[in-house]
Amino acid sequence: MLWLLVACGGEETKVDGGEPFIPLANCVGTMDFDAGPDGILEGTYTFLYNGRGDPDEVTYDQEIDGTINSRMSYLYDSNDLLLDRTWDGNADGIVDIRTTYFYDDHDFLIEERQDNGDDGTDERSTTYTYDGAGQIALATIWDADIFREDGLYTWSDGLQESILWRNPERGDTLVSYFYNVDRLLEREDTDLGVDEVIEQRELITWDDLGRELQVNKDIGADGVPEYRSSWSYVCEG
Ligand SMILES: [Ca+2]
Ligand SMILES: [Ca+2]
Ligand SMILES: [Ca+2]
Ligand SMILES: [Ca+2]
Repeated sequence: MLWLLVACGGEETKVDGGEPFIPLANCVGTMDFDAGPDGILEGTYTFLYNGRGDPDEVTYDQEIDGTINSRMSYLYDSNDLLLDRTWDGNADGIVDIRTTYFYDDHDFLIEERQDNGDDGTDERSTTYTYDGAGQIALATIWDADIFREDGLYTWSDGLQESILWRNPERGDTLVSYFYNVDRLLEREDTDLGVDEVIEQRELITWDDLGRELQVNKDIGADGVPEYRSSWSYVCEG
């Protein structure tokens, strides 16, 4: 699901003259999505980032005709913690999926609950536990329709190295993360079955300001991408 690729906001990565530089602060990001890729776009996503570099809203225009097909909206508390994310799948003003986020006393995310239909009954939840360094050690997903799944996280030098997803019905999946010299994610490999045969590879490039430029998703990891997302940005100030 494409939303999962782009849900994360900016982080403070550079200090310039004492002021923290936030790559996506007050930016509008446009992401062109091309399946094939054949140069014919399958849609455009528009991201509105707030002053903290986090998304306030993401809209999707499938036909690129200026009419919004779906909308994701984000709500934060006064400490900039994400409280609530809503997805309106056909842009009719009615929420179709609501995801609510819960934190402990130290502002660590401990649970997210997904309510399909926004009817007060959750269909999916993910709980997180942390190691002594404050890094996620375990994610447990419970899904009403499909499965219960555990994700075992490993870290290296403060960067997420891998997640081993253990699913009693579908088997294990290992997702491995690789970073460039700026500690930005440049490759993500998904190995279904953990047999060292990679079923999906994502390659990510970044601009000089630490903003995503392009994501190529390669099904089969054969060097030929099937999906390409290309970014451009317009920022205030
Ligand atoms: Ca295409
Ligand atoms: Ca529901
Ligand atoms: Ca495999
Ligand atoms: Ca391929």
